[in-house]
Amino acid sequence: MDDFAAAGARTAALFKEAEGLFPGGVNSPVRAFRAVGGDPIVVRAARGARLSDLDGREFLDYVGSWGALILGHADPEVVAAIQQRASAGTSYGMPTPDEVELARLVRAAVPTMERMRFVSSGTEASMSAIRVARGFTGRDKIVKFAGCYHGHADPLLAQAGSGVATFGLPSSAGVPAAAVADTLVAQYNDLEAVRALFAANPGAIAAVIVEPVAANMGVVPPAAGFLEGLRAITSQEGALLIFDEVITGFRLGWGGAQARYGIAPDLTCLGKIIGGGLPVGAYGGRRDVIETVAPLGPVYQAGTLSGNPLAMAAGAATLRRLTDPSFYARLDALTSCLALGLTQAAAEVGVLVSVTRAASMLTVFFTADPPHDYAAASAADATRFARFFRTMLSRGVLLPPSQFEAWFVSASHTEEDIAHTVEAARAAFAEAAA
Ligand code: KE4
Repeated sequence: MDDFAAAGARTAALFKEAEGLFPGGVNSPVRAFRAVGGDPIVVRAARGARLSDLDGREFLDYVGSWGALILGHADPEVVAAIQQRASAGTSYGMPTPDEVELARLVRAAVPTMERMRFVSSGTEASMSAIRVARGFTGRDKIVKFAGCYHGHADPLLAQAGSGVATFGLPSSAGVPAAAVADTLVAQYNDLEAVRALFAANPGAIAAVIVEPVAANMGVVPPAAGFLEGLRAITSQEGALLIFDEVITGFRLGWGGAQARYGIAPDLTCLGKIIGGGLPVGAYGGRRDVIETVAPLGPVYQAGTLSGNPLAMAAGAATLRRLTDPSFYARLDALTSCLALGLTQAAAEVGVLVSVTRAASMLTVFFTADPPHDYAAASAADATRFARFFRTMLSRGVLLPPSQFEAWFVSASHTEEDIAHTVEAARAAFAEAAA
């Protein structure tokens, strides 16, 4: 037997060792496959739209490092940029031309980010944006939306999405009540609820933070007028509007959600794609707001690896490929084809699903109607999704292991990959329906 194919035992042994090192054997909860059952895969390598595990099995990948790899795995230009940069050193803790290059590209795409700062994760970006909003306004309260996820900083772990939703946690143990006492939660797409929170807390709300297209309760687009309403309310009330575009930034198009919907937030958070697969985040926005950050102003935020040259090089190599207008047109067409194929496949076998999509990300909800908020999304049949997930995996298609995540199509996916995925889904829907 081929040594690589015989690696099944090696995978099991390695994951067993991992369980003796990390909680659940993983370094981020959703990777443990707890919501879908079965053992997680252990990845040995990946290229393009495919990754291979220690078992020698190959999977068509719709996780894409949770949205970061819009070009696909091991893109030759991105790998070359990292290798070339690494040969000159990996981190200096000093300014570099690389961070300026990436910031130029980011600001060209997102002009509302008049000033910005790079950090090492989306969590850091959102945590810092909240602190800056509080420092700038002198107010303490923030508004977030149930089912939206902005990373795991204490103030933002109230009714969060992603892994918190996957495991049905109201928030998280270890977060003191005091840490979320100033976090107000509304239902996504409910402007009346936001107005009521401002009426009940006059002059006390520093900011509203929102995923402009929610993707951590599954993909839930904003209702018509929702984002415009948030912009109007926050402007009226002297609060800041923060767009968490860690997922939507450079995913929905070159300018992200704010360009697609024509809304100018006061602050924006980015991550994932701008690092090309290396650890990165960014927050930025109005010059007068960001210039309250040390060393210019009194709001403190810092990071040893902020602006890491390898991440900057990988991000710049990635963004330079996204400037071609045809890039997003092709990705959108592929994803539209996938969404239609999945909808038709489910209908053919009589399974009730709602496929929600925004550009090159989508979610298959096991529910009759497309959810408009977290309450509706969480009513989807997660058990049926788990069965569907396992059948797709057995047919070589890796989906995000949770009903509350987004599938991501990359530039490496082909029309044949989409056709294969739809074929596999036809069988998987039938089995999920059984
Ligand atoms: P990170 O700290 O994980 O880099 O980013 C946090 C974050 C912030 N904002 C949004 C809108 C996000 O989606 C995320 C992280 N996304 C999840 C997946 N939906 C990360 C996956 C994981 O936790 O393993």
